[in-house]
Formats: sequence, C-alpha cells, structure tokens
Amino acid sequence: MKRPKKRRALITGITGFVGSHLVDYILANHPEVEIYGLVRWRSPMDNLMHISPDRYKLLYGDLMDLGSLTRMMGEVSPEIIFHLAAQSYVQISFDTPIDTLQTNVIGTTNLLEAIRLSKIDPVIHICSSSEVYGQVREGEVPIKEANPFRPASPYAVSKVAEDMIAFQYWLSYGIKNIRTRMFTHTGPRRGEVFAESAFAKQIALIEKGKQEPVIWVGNLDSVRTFSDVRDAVKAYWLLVNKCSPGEVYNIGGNRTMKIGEMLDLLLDFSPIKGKAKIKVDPKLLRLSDVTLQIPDCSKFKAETGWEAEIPLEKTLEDTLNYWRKRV
Ligand code: A2R
Repeated sequence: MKRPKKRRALITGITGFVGSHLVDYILANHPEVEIYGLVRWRSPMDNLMHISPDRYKLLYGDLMDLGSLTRMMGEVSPEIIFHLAAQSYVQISFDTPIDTLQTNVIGTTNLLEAIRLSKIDPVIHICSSSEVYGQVREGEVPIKEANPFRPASPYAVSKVAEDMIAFQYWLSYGIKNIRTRMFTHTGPRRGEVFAESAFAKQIALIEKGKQEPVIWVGNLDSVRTFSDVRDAVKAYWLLVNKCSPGEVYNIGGNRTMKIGEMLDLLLDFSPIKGKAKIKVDPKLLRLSDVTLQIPDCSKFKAETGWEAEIPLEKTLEDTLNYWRKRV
C-alpha cells in the first residue's frame, strides 16, 4: 500500500524564540510533518539544543540572499512556510533602522520572490506585528484589524511594509499568504533584551548574588496584553490550517496590564520581592513609545476556535526558572 506523503513545513527563524517553540509544538502534535529550517552559518543553536537533530533538517541560507532562498524552495518544495525570521527587537531598530528594514522588508520580499520564481504553491504565514498599530488612541481599543497604522519605531515601519508586500503578492500573483499581528507573547527562551526576560534574568542574577539588588527597567506604564509563546505557536499552526489566504488576524492573550504590574507578578515568584530596588535606565526608554496594546481577536477566534490557555503566572514562573538555570 502506498504511504501518504508527509507534509513539509519550512520555518524561517527556526533558531529564534518563536521558531524553536513552533518546532516543539509540531513535533509534539503533528509528528507526521517534516520540519525544515532556514539557518545562517553562525546562527546560535541554543534554542534547539533540547531537540534531537534528526527530528528536523536545517538548510543554510540568508534572507538577504535570494539565490539561497530560491535553491531552498527547489530542494524542499514546502507545503507550509512559517516566516518568522526578522530583526525582532523594537529598541535596537532605533540604532539600526537600515538593517531592520533590510531584514524585515527586503528579506521578506526576497522570500516571496523565491516562492514566486520557484512556481511552488505553499501557504505562508507572514509574521507582522501589533507594533504596526503604534500609537493607538484611547477610543480605538480594543484594536481591530482595520485600525489605522501609526508606527512608532523603524521596527514597526518595517512590519507595516512586510505586511503590505505580502498582501500585494497575494493580490498580484496569488501567493497564498496569511498575515498575523501578534500582540506581546513571551516565555522561556525569549531574547534577554525584552522586558519580561530582562526582568527575569536580573531577578535570577540578584537571587544568586551576581547583581546588586537593583532591577533596571524602562517604561513601566506601557500597557500590554500578554500571552504565552506556546499558545502563540498553536495559533500559528491553526492559522495555516484553517484560515484563508489574503486575510490578516490580530492574535493576543487575555491578560492586559502595565509592564510594572507584570514585574510585580514576576517578583511574586522570588524571595527578593520587597528587597530589591527598581530603577529606570533611560537607555531602556523608547524615543516614541506605544502604550495601549489591547487587541480585539474576535476574527481569529471565530475562525479557528483558538483561545489563550496558559495563565500568565505560569508563563512568568517558567521564564524565571529558565533564567535561573542560565545565570
Ligand atoms: O540571527 P540568527 O542567525 O540566529 O537567526 C534569526 C533569524 N534571522 C535571519 N534568518 C535568515 N536571514 C536573516 N537575514 C536573518 N535575520 C534574522 O530570525 C533568528 O532565528 C530569527 C529571529 O529570532 P528572534 O529574534 O528570537 O525573534 P522571535 O521573537 O522568534 O520573533 C519571531 C517573529 C519575528 O517576525 C518578529 O518580528 C515577530 O515574531 O514578533
């Protein structure tokens, strides 16, 4: 009897925070899928170390190198592509706006061109961002997909362009992509520059006496809606299997609070609570901040049945435990 062909999924950004959790999710829930990942030759492999290397296949390339992407499409001919690779850090985009635009806009265009030129017909997840909405006004929350874009960083501008070029490739060439604008998602393995990880790392260092008892913070008054990265990758899987090309979806969690309240929750898991000082580091303040990131995810939930399930307390405790093992 002929065996059914395995589905092939290509993940760009497989070595990153979200990409590595997506590998965990697919292996645990859809072991019939063959996983391929785009890596650069110097990509740190730490986030994949816990997974046996025979469970996925890595291919060398770079978003800036169209030839490498075109070759990859020919080699893998994926049915699904999760495009997660990016310059993902808002704050650094003020220092490196050109690199941010090149990676996120030109890099995404290279990927779309490679797909178009290879004449393959995958479903592509395009990872835009809630940052596209930028400086949202009070009367506009919760934010719907039709909200105006007021991007407040080079990163946000790059994600507006990534979002729009993908939409144009659908309109003009029928390249089947679906865009997400994910709100804050966090958990173990998130880059240490992001607030939750930065706080957790400092708490772990202070617990071990490796940092003076001061937690350095940015703007504690920004409002964010938090979700767990493990809920986020489940949403991405449902997206490519249930949603329609050309569409765009807000996705986010249910817990909305100020960054300062999140820090307070995180400290609940540590004996240093009440003993460490909290000080603002001006370098961590954005030149123009976004402060009202509250999503309306009803469109995505209605089409997929997705709900954020992991409580923020678990997310934060797991993140702190992750850093306790690493510092
Ligand atoms: O820097 P590397 O070699 O470790 O790879 C990163 C990859 N990446 C690239 N891959 C190929 N060509 C490039 N020119 C290139 N530049 C960056 O993107 C890494 O594997 C990934 C970024 O990982 P993280 O910084 O941990 O991002 P995260 O949080 O996983 O974000 C996933 C998506 C992105 O589109 C964000 O903008 C969005 O979620 O929030």
